Amino acid sequence: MSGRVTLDKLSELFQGQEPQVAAGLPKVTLIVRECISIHIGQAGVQMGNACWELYCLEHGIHPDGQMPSDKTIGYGDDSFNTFFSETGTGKHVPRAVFVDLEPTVVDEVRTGTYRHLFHPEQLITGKEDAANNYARGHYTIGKECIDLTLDRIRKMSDQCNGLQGFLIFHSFGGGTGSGFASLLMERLSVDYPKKSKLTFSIYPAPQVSTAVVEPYNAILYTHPTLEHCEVAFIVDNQAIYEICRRNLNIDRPTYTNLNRLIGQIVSSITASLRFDGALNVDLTEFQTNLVPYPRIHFPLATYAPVLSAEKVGHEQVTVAEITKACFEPQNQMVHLQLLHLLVCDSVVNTVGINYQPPTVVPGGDLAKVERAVCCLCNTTAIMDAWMRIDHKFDLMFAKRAFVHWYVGEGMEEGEFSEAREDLAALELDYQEVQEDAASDEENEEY
Ligand SMILES: Nc1nc2c(ncn2[C@@H]2O[C@H](COP(=O)(O)OP(=O)(O)OP(=O)(O)O)[C@@H](O)[C@H]2O)c(=O)[nH]1
Ligand SMILES: [Mg+2]
Repeated sequence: MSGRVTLDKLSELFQGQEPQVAAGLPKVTLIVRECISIHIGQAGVQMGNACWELYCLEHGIHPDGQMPSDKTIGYGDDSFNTFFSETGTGKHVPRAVFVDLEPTVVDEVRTGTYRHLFHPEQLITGKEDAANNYARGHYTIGKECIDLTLDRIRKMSDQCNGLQGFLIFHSFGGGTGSGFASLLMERLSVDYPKKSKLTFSIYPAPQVSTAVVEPYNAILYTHPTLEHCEVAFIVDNQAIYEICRRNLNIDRPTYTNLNRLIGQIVSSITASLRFDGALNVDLTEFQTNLVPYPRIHFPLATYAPVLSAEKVGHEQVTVAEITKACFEPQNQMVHLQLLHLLVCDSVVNTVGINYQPPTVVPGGDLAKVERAVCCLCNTTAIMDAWMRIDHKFDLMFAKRAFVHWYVGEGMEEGEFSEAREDLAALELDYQEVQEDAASDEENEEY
């Protein structure tokens, strides 16, 4: 019973589509701008576990979906309905789909603490994974799961009043995370042409990488999805790993450590979609403010403070301190070397302000703090991440190493070259933007 009401929607309602409103009953509209989260492959699903655990804690939703604070209808902030649907029995169910081509990772959700939170139909698995092979995820194995996945998403979107779009979680490097994710995004663009798609994409890191072919998968994924994705938040496992080590004193961070930190960042990015606030942003506003040109859609997220429970009493967490920390490279979610490029960038001038203080997972690594800042900035420095992965691709592709695995699953070598050329073009796009920005700055001086 809330969300933001758009004028268009309001007039639609008064045209008699919503009987109570038309009849003049004192009912607040039912317009909710829903978001559907789609968690794909191991990384996508495990990030999903961390995010939904945190969302539940933030909104006071128990692992069985019950929400004691939601008993007084018509009062308080109901914005969480963008992310949760409510059943007749008062259970709050995540508007989310978990999908993996093999069952073991999702089985942990099926048997874990939050098993009752989800409807079994939201958890989709096949029998055999994509074995780190984009071609298996996109063509052979992925094909068997795609229609079922789209059916389940359709069911969920049918329950929405005003679906805003999709948040897609996946890794660049996995066969499912790359191949199946790009297949699904292409199909979503056909079925929901007007809905935005934002992704949280794990960028492979040597410290935690599982396969040598990840640069292939990353680039094969990025080429077809460049036009099917409005905003992509790259989460570099190396950057997250280093923050966990440095700020949280974890010697060898595990996926659980990484995902909890990622969850915190995703939570702060999505907070304005889930809570009422002074300066709220919705999905289209992210796009409008962060994406100057369609292909330049990889903003960099920086988050502060990341403090371990032991350290917290001793450090400053004033607004000034955490804002300053957002401009320090070590707090960025992507490890970038071309830091000098940052000078040429304009920092997003629209901010979201939310009064909800951060929640932390009990027993987790992070200290509870009163406030946190997440800075989203579309910087040409992100080009460094593309250059690194392009280079790794080139080293392998020059010798056609591992290409036969892809050809064996029905792909043509030409798809590799085509994808790589598109990435070269992306590098040039970024260079152009950077040169423009630099010359604008020069002109301003005179
Ligand atoms: N941050 C984070 N990264 C992960 C996690 N699980 C896997 N990764 C990273 O994701 C990449 C591997 O992809 P996965 O997501 O495991 O693969 P998948 O999508 O299940 O695809 P296949 O198993 O090949 O079918 C590597 O770069 C891993 O380091 C996780 O829980 N958190
Ligand atoms: Mg897997």
